[in-house]
Amino acid sequence: MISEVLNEYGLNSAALNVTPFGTGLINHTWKIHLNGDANSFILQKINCKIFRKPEDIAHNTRLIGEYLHKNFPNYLYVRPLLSKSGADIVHIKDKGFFRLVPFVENSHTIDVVQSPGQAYEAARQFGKFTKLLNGFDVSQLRITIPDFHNLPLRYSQFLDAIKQGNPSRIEDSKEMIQWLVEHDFLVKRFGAMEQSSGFKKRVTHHDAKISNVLFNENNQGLCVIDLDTVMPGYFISDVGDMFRTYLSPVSEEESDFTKVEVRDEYYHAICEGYLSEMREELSADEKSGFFDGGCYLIYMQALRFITDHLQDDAYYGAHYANQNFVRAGNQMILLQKLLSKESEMRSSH
Ligand code: GN1
Ligand code: MG
Repeated sequence: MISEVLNEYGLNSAALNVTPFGTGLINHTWKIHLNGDANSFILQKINCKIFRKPEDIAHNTRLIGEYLHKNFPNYLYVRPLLSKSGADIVHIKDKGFFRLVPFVENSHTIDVVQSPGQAYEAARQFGKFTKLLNGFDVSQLRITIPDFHNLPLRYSQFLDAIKQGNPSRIEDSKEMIQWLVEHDFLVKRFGAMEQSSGFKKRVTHHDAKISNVLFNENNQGLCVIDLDTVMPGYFISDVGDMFRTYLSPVSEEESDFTKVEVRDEYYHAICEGYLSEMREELSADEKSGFFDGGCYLIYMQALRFITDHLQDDAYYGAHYANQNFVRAGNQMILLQKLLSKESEMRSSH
């Protein structure tokens, strides 16, 4: 399969080294090294069950690439390579859609944030990406996943799942379901934000995990990568997802919830890193929305995981029986810990 794809790019696949790469839940990723060639590549198979129109991803990355190249030629934008026929993604019959990007030499990604400095750098890169694209007309972007960060919709999908999902799983999840229902004020608050004129739709990455930032050898952020979910959105999507994934020393996979924590210094590093690029761009309403953004994104992820658990893991899949239940519980604890620091965090910026 891989050699068929490489052939579309005119690459000789006779002597290649292929290694699985990264930890994403949705797409498959490999690092490709051609023997005798100094360059490496990242190959991704796009999950078409989730990205229904892969050509929309190609459309977005091409437009953004052209805009950045024209206006900010020094920005490192990792643009997908063009195939022999000039396409940004290739379709192999019965196999799916693929894209190839150059591997940026002397760069690396990080799977787990290990210092506030890394959190600052990553937040700065997500802020910079949105800032550089401030003059880009967001309405030109195609919606690669409709309603992706639409909290009211995620909540109504959760309400459907607690009625129509797997009955024994619903029964076993009663306490968590109740807690999530009791916190539906977050949905209302999110709705109010959407109605307010103080929040602007910007070019937003929508998957601000640390592994989507390239770092150089001195651990400085270079740029953001993995642009499948770049769409018009609110800045809190990225800031909130950073809180969700950097605040705790353990990830959403951790089943020992006593290890889930909110580390203040990471919270501040995210705010400062993001604001170092976006301070002049954000409205006063947006600036006061950081804490809420963290709550929305963690809550939404808990809803998405428990919804998937109740629907027999149809979206995320599971490597063991209760994996999405554990993930949801982990996110619920993280949200509880963040909410317990509300006044302290709100007054800090
Ligand atoms: C998915 O595939 P990955 O890990 O980059 C998901 C994100 C979730 C994340 C949770 C397209 O991202 O929204 O936050 O899992 N992406 C999609 O780990 O659903
Ligand atoms: Mg991703």
